[in-house]
Amino acid sequence: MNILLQNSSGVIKTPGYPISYPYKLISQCRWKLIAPEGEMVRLTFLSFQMNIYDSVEITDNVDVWNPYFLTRSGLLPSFTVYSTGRQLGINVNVKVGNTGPGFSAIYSMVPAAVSSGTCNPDKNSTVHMAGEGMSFLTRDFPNTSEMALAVGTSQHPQGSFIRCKKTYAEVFDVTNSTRTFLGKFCFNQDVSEQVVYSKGNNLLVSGTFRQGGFIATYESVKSIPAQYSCLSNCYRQIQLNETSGEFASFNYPLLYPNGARCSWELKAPAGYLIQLTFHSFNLENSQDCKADYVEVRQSESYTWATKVDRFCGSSLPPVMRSKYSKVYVDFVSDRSGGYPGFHASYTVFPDRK
Ligand SMILES: [Ca+2]
Repeated sequence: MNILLQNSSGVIKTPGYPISYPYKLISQCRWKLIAPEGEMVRLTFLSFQMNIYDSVEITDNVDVWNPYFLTRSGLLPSFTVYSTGRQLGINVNVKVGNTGPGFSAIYSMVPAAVSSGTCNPDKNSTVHMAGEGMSFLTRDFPNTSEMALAVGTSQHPQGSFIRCKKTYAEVFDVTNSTRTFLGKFCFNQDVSEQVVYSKGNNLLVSGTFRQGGFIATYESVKSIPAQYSCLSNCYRQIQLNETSGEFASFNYPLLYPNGARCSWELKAPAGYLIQLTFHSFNLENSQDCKADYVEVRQSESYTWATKVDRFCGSSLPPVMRSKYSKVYVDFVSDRSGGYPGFHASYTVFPDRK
């Protein structure tokens, strides 16, 4: 069943969302989004709760469904993809018996980003990109590419490598012709999205791709998250072992995505305890804080947490002084409604008992 979408914007939901998707129906669904001349497709998954064995496959050519541009499974925080051209197709590959709440997404047709120049490794050439955002990839990705250089610059970019194969790319911030190295990204990570933020309004991606390559998306954003905010879905805890520090929710002070989870372990040196202070707090409010929340536990270990305080809404939680040397903070968001989140700091103080 092909669902052709050519309106300037709209909503896409899996059948049965948010209860569960029926196998027979969803395996037949193919959404084809086609932008008019001079425009491209922006697709934002607001909620993504698929079974881990089922995958959502996205192609940038609705006439050729393989190879896929991107595949995603499981529970993920909200994310955005752009087309590389005028098309974006969505197909769900499901195994019998599996189900999940599904996904809900919004799409819109946006002015095409400007892209000029052709990568030519021998001439050390650069592809320039400017506009609200676009996806770009090394030639022939995910097939092995013989191209040796893919370079992009754009304005106000937030870039994310969404799929990589046998490769790494170096990313630089470029301000007044000065390059600042921001890091090496990709390696061989196909699953976790790696996001990099520019300091100014130009980002340069450079690498040699004799084997493998990558697909990445950049998006122009008005401001960037604080360095101390949680920047990716953390399935392991962020360890904070200094005598003081600060931390904040996913993407703070920008709105946190749906389906996000960040966990921190604050650990004081022997003979010290922890004082935790929230400086700003604005989460979705709900009865018993069942939607989005921050949980604070204090104990010698996570599983033996003796006291659990749960907070949501916009009231600032009180300053807390722990009775133990460790404090655990969890931040969780549900599948709808974005808010700025929280910013907190901690400091240690001597245990005088
Ligand atoms: Ca929420």
